[in-house]
Amino acid sequence: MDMQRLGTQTYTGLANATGTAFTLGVVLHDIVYYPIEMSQPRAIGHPGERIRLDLTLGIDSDGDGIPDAWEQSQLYAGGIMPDANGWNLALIDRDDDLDGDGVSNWQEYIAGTFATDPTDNLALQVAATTATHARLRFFGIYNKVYSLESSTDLQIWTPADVFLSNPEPPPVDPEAFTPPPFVPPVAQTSHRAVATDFVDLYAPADTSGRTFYRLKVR
Ligand SMILES: [Ca+2]
Ligand SMILES: [Ca+2]
Ligand SMILES: [Ca+2]
Repeated sequence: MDMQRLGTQTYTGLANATGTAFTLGVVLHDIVYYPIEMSQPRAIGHPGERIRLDLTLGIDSDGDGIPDAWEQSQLYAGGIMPDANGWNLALIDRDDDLDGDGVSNWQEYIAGTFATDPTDNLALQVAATTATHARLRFFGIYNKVYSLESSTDLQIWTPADVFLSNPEPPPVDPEAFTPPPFVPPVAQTSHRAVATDFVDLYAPADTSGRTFYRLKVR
């Protein structure tokens, strides 16, 4: 992107000249997002120069990493409408917790939950336990990627495999004529939500004591 050498066969003609303004599209989970806004001037730097670009998915007036469009949508969802001066985006700062549910506005933005609904946030529930696993439940947001960590002492956390169905073979029924062969689910290090709906995942449990879990989202 740093130079446009006319008349050469060894340099792509798609390269932009120094000082040229440009826009970026970003492919995220197979979805292309436009426009991508940058806090720095949008111009190609000098040849060989490296610059850091902090990107957001739209205008970010206060530069806190959260696009104005999301902040506005959250205020709207919470019934906070613009006045004569427009939207009061100062109401929804990154590190504040507008709905008081203990989850910051920034964390709600990342998790895809409503920052003006205290009943909506990322929460993990142990729905059931089996001999060697726990069935965990949470409300997943479409295309968000979830991963799990477990701990036995709340001090040391390690990544935990997750399964979309129970990895334990069902009990054998001696009355059954020919039980179907059990095909164990594949262990996954993360799960991408295929819908905005409840997600049930199985994770290994420490059979000798308590197991704690925490859910990460990106
Ligand atoms: Ca912002
Ligand atoms: Ca909150
Ligand atoms: Ca919330």
